Amino acid sequence: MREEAYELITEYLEKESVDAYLVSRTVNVRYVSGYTSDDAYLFLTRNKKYLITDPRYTELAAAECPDYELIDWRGSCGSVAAAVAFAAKENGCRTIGYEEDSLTSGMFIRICEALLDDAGISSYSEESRSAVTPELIPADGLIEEMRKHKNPWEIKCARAASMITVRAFERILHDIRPGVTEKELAANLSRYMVLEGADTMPYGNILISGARTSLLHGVPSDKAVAYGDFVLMDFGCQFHGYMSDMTRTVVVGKADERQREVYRLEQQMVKETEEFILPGRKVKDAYEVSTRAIRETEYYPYHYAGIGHGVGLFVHEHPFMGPRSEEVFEENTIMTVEPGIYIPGWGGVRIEDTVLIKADGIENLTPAEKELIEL
Ligand SMILES: [Mn+2]
Repeated sequence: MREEAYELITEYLEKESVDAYLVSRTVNVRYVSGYTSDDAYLFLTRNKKYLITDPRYTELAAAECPDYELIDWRGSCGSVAAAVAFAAKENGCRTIGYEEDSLTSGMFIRICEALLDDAGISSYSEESRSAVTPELIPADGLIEEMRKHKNPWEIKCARAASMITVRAFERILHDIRPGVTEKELAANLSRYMVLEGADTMPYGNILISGARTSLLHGVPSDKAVAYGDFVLMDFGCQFHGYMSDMTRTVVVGKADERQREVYRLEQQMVKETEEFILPGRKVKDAYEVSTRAIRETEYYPYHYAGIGHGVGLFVHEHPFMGPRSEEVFEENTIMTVEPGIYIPGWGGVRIEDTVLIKADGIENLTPAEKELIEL
């Protein structure tokens, strides 16, 4: 995968006559180089690969990326920007592709200044920018395009991450009872995932209860769970960096009529969407299918149009599933399916699976119970 990713970048360099590509997005650095930590950049030319980081990470980077030339910017150049300028100069680069949606404007300006410095110009301005050698060329999305399709190893990791999530769900069910707070449950859930084998990188899990469950991305609070509450858990972990993402909504005690009705409609929305997914079908049509169950009901105004997303090294990645998508489903992509019903002041229900798209439909990577659970 890493070899292929580098090859595809060099193909881009050839095709667009660009001399180097600067990778700044953390997950892309990982995808291309295998480096598993933070605060690193890759500078790639057709025949050289640099990894720029600082002494907190140089030992790890040297072990994980033996085929990269390491630049400890703190020890040598004084800044990341100067390290980029150094690598550019060493390779006589006149054009550098970069990820414009990830590189901060501050870093962009500092890199321009460092390049100007090398060209003997003292400060950055729009006029001086044209004199910059080399020129920075926006080229976002190259690596995202590759990341969309998962190879067998990536699928294995995603499957493992998902199964860890499922096991943690089965454990947390024993802890849910009146009086326990959302924060306590959220902490336990994270702990169970790590104990079940997840990487320990933090991940913002959602665990909310009662009327708060209408908050699509609510943050766990000190609220104690009460009898009759929905408890909505949207959570996931990483395994070798690959993420899982799953949501289940349960009821504490006996569900009332309305809770049953909304839950049943939600179940149907998820089922119909999952049954629709096939390579070649339009993603936006899946959105239409997802709303079928509620179209003629009072709940239609309470659905949310974003009903899924790609998941891999990052939790929300291409393709996104919703009415404005121009994409079609593709084999070997991993996506979430998560239509939901959210009624302000009352509560919400979301069921979310992570699914692998195969030639003949989906494989559900998160096969946890989807019937209404009353605890
Ligand atoms: Mn999700």
